[in-house]
Amino acid sequence: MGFTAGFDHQKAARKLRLLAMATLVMGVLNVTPDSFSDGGRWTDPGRAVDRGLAMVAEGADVVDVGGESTRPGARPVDDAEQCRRVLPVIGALAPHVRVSVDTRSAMVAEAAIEAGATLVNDVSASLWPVAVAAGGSVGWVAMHMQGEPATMQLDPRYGDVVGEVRAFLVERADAARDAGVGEVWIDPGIGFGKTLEHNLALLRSLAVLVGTGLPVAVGTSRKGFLGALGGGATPDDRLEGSLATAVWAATQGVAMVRAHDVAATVGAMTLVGDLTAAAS
Ligand code: PMM
Repeated sequence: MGFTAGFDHQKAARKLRLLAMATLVMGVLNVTPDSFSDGGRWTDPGRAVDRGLAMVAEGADVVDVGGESTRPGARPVDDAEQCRRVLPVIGALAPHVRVSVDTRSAMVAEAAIEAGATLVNDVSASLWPVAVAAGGSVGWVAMHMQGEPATMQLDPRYGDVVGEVRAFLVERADAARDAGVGEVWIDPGIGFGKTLEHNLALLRSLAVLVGTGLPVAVGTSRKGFLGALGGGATPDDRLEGSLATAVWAATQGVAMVRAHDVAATVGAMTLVGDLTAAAS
């Protein structure tokens, strides 16, 4: 009898299938005083690290640490302040989980990588040279945004929102890949210079983005459009809508969802993975 006696091959194969299908969960950790949903909760570095570790225990695959709110109307935060907020938290979490840094600043992204981040979550979709400079060990998320956070929700307009967002993301992803970035994600940027109708059109057409062959990330968690759909007046009241849209995204082939409520989202993603595996 070999050393694999008692090893359940069927169970292992099922687990592998599930792993291959499960949608990753990126937990949101905003070390900011003013983010729309968790602003002010994690400004103390010790509490932020505890929250990050709790997300790891809840099953987060990535913890996304940000030091600048990009909510509608938000003002830019300078590099030194962003670094003061995020670097100690990234340094403490990086030995335990994959950490991404949510920033539009090349300098902050570089410092975050130095501190242990291995993914740059870039709502400006312009920081791929930072990932190139890091020499292949760092991935990059390109998110679509029309305009700037301070003014993006004033009057967003598109001729064909799905086609324009897709073309923009593919162009940026191609540029990054040509420059040598091995891991490139695309994200339609729900709520970033988009009306309710734009957000819904993009969510309905996630398969168009998935069809590019690039891994797609999406963030709907607690966002204002869920409130507009009757899903809760305050961000904390939007769990059902957040989960429903995350599950929808997973069934459309999205590879990673960005979420504040990690335990509930991981539970929902596991269920979707199970259902998908059972159906195949
Ligand atoms: N949304 C916010 C911030 N960063 N990054 C990505 N890739 N996708 C998103 O949808 C996204 C993001 C919104 O702000 P929050 O951190 O307060 O949720």
